[in-house]
Amino acid sequence: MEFILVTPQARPAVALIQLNRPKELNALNLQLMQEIRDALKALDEDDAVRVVVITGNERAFAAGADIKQMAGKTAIDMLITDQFSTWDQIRKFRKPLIGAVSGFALGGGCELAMTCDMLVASETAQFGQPEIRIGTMPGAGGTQRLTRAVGKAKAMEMVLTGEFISAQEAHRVGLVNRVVPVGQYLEEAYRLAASIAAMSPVAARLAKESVNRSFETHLDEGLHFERKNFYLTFASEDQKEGMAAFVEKRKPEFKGR
Ligand code: CO8
Repeated sequence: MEFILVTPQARPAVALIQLNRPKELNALNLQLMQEIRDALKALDEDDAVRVVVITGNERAFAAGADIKQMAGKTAIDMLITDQFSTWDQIRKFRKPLIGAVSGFALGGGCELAMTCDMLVASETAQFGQPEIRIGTMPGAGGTQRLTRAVGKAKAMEMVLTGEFISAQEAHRVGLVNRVVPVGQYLEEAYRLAASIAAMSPVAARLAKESVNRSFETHLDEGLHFERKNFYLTFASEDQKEGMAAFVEKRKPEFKGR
């Protein structure tokens, strides 16, 4: 990997992906996105990994798609490159994915953050969809995920003016889960990851799938989908272990089976 660093056991059962193009503020070129996709695929298949944290550095999570790489492209170049198939594969990651965001999360960087299941932000984090300032618009889900996360009025304002919002405002409008001092954002993400890693990985996977389903379907179908996944947890050893441990007043030990 040239543009990311992957640590499969950064903490027990918790992997870390760190974007590593610091001079370019982690601008997302095509190769970097492919590396994230490949890393996630490998971590998805690794039974020792239960949760993944993705981060940048203190100054930037990612300042967007690589403008220098995109600038001269035609619409047909974009169509043929089909970079969003990479994003589609990233979106299919089945384990909990936590973004640890500090500094800039702009354009594609904000969109990458929004593909995470939860976000921990440092006090210096800034979120924005500034594509309008360079004559284009969000293309990796920004108009859709941001609107679902923060509502129409705020999403319109961010997408049409390109203005950034602070970590505190992102928290207030429901884009991020928690905001912590800059020295603590990664540790806080690990803490959140560890608490999820202690749960049944089978249940976590089915629950994530069910929550995500709520964005893609109507209530009746969503409830039906949830119910099927709920029933499916009863096929797992983890459900037997979890309920037995409750009855026996001990801590459960989940095996992911
Ligand atoms: N692409 C390429 N290079 C970048 C990018 C970027 N998005 N952002 C920063 N850089 C580079 C700068 O060119 C500079 O390089 P150099 O030192 O060689 O000149 C270096 O990073 C440091 O940046 P600055 O000197 O500009 O740092 P400042 O602190 O002065 O400013 C900003 C920081 C405000 C973040 C500023 O760099 C900026 O405005 N960056 C661009 C933000 C932006 O417009 N992002 C949206 C890009 S478009 C997009 O994301 C489309 C998404 C849809 C497709 C997704 C596919 C991945």
